[in-house]
Amino acid sequence: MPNTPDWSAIRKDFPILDQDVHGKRLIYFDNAATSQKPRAVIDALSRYYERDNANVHRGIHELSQRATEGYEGARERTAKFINAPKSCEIIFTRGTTEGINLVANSWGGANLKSGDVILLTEMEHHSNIVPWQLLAQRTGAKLRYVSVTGDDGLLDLSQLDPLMRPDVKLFAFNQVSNTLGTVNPAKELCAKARALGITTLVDAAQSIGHMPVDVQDIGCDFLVFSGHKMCGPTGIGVLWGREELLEKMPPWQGGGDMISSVDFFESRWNTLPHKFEAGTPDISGPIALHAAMDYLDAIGRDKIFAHDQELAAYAYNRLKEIPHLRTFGPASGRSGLVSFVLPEVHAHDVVTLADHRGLALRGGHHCNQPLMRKLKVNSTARASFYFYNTMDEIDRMIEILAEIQQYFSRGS
Ligand code: 7TS
Repeated sequence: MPNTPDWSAIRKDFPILDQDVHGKRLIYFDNAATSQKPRAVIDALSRYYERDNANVHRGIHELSQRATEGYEGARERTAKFINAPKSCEIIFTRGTTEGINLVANSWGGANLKSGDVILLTEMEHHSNIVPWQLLAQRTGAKLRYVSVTGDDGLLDLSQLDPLMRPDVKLFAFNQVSNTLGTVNPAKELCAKARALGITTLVDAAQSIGHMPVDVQDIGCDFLVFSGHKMCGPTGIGVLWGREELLEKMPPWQGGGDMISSVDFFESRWNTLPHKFEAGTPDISGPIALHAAMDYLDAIGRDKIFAHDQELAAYAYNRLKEIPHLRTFGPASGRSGLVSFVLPEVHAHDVVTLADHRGLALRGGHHCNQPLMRKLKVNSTARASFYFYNTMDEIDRMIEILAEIQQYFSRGS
């Protein structure tokens, strides 16, 4: 590939990776849970607290102006990052989960009534299921699901037309599954929904730091993501919504900053985006997220995606060398993660023994309990990659898994 990034030089930007765990070189394969942070992001956080810290939108003094410029500058940067038409459509949240809860409470409360249907998929994270269940309980709306085909982890698109009946008001789905590694055809799904007047929400938690994400190209109505999975800090996330929808939505939380005037018995709301940002926000979070966006774009998100896919395809093929190991998700075109089950070994045992060898995997239901039931497993082990991971680390994982399998087969 022309202009291939120097991945081993890039890896050196992540100080945390240069350490031993349990006396072994750390291999960090838990990036779907949270990514590591490059020096540029860590520096942006400490620079803010060392030089500029003050509250935003309320001070005339120099530090408050700097903090406000940093905070609002991050909003403009975020709009560019996802190609949002306007920066007032960017609402800062605590993360993906809070973004979905905001839409469920505000848009959902105002637009759904008894008998309406919220369409989800069987591969959603709990954070894209439970807020809709709560909304359904409050409004009498119902949930409906697009099936997953099986271990190959694709959405059964043949069901879409029959499922998108006129009672469907919202279709919410992830762009990339955190357990299966499936990349869903977000643009195609949104086009179908849009043609039927169905509002769409895209959960971009697993895609945002791994591929170019363009809300206008996808054609969704809402898109949510978390900063911490894309080299940013924890505690900051983004909800993007179309201006005309956000304008009509009532506030979700009340407090300072979200009002234009307050009287003892009634108040008027501030303009977008402030209507949805009650109270003192996380200020350092957006500023560090800005640094993360600059960092990712300097590498190139298309290059990150290609590299992720290479790592995942290599890992998937090497995992297949282990006898009887069961993998989940598509054989090709997957994003940078692989879930698997070693026969007769509980995922938590795999993860614990891997940890003793310096390898950080994740084991469990990955906040996908309904999907686990569908796949008839309690849990899986998951290796999730990012651009700083290497093929050598994957080779070492395969050696470790072979050792673990041998350890358990000796005992039986
Ligand atoms: N949606 C998807 C697809 C996710 O993978 C996650 C987190 C969330 C939503 C929630 O994000 P949050 O930042 O608000 O918590 N996924 C995972 C995971 O796979 N392991 O740990 C967290």
